Amino acid sequence: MNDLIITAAITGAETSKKQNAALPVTIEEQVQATLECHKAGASIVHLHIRDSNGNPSQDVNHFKRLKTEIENQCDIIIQFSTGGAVGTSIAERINPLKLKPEMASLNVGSINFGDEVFENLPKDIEELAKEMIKYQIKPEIEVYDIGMLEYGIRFIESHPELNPPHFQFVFGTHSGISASAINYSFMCSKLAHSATHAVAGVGRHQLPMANLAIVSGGHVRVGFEDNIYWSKGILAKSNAQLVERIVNLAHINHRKVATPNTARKILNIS
Ligand code: KMH
Ligand code: ZN
Repeated sequence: MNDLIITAAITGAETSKKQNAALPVTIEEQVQATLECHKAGASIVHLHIRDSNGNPSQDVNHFKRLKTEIENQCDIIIQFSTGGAVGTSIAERINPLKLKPEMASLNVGSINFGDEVFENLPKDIEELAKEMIKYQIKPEIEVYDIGMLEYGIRFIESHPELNPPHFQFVFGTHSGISASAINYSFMCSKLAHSATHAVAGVGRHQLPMANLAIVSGGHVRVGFEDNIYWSKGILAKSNAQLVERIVNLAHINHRKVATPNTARKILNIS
C-alpha cells in the first residue's frame, strides 16, 4: 500500500469560532495550525480564508500572504479551495489560482448545502480546470455523490492533461452520499488503477470513514472544515489533534504516513 497522505482542512467556510474557539481564522492562526498539522504528519493543507470579521473570503492578497508565510516555514503541499463558500462568485473562486498553489480543489457538480445550492455549472468547472492546467496546479476533484464521481471520471477522460486524477470522496453531507463501508467500496470500484483518492467524512463520520480509508489504501482528510469534535459532545482542541489521531491509527495498521515529498510523488506533482 502507498504511504498514507493526510490532508488537514483547517478552516473551511461554514464553521465558526462560536462553534469551536480553536478554529483558525486569522493568517497567524492559520499559519500556526498548518505548522502544527505538518509536524503531526499532514502532508497537504486545504485552505479557505476569512476576512477580518471571520467571514469567508477569496481575497487574493490574503491568500498570497498566507501562502508565503507557510512556504517560508515548511514544505507542506498547499491546496487552495476554489469552492469558497456557497454563493461565492466563480470569478472570486478562480482568482487565487494565479498564485499557483501546488494543488486546488475542483468541485465537479452542484449539490444542496443546507437550504442553498453549492453551484458548480459545467462551464464553471471547465473554466476552473482550464486555469489549473494553465498554471500546472494539481486538482483535487471533490465529489459528494456517486453521479458526481462518474461525471468527474468522464471529465478526466476529456481532459487527459489532468491524468492521473486525484479524487476527494466527501461522505455524510445532507444531500450527498451517506457514510458507509458499502458506499465507499462502490465509489472505489469506479476508479481506474492510476487514480488516487482521499476520504473526508463529515462530523461524526470523520473517524470511521478515515479508518476505512487507512485499511483500504485510500488517503484521509481531517480537520475543522468537516468536523470540530474529538468525540460525541467533546470539541477537538486543535486540527493537529485530529491529524495525530490519524497518524496513530495508521501506525497501528502498519501503514506509513507520507511526508510532503512522498505525497508529491504519489500524486504525480512535479
Ligand atoms: N464550502 C463549500 C461550499 C472546496 O473547498 O472546494 C465548498 C467547499 C469545497 O468547501
Ligand atoms: Zn474546502
